[in-house]
Amino acid sequence: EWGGVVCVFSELEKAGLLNKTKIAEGGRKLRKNWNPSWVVLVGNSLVFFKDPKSQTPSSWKPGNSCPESSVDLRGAQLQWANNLSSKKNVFKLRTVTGNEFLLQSETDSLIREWFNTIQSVIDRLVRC
Ligand code: I3P
Repeated sequence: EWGGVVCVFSELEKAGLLNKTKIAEGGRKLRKNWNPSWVVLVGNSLVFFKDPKSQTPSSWKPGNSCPESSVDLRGAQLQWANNLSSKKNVFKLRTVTGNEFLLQSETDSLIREWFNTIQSVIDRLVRC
């Protein structure tokens, strides 16, 4: 069972609901399309899942969920980006491949936690 393998080799750092839009793909700008996304930080990846209505922290299992996409955090850059949106509490995640995402939450403390946790994973990956 892959779920078990994932649990053995990587640490589930954080999971929760954020608003997400992709704004660039390989450096090419995309039109914004904000949607709620179930976001899971596991190992060196940020994984996005669709249909957050059926996903709660206690019921989430890697084995019975379908990831929409995932982001390798090695070499990624994180920055606050309130200038890039009319929404509050927005940060931008840029991957080495030039994909850019905005992530947002109405809850100040929650978005700060996400920012700090993702940044600590990025920092850790620099050293290994
Ligand atoms: C966009 C939509 C986005 C908005 C974006 C608009 O319009 O309203 O929510 O981003 O602003 O262009 P449309 O639905 O017609 O694509 P924010 O909510 O982040 O402000 P932008 O073009 O200034 O990025």
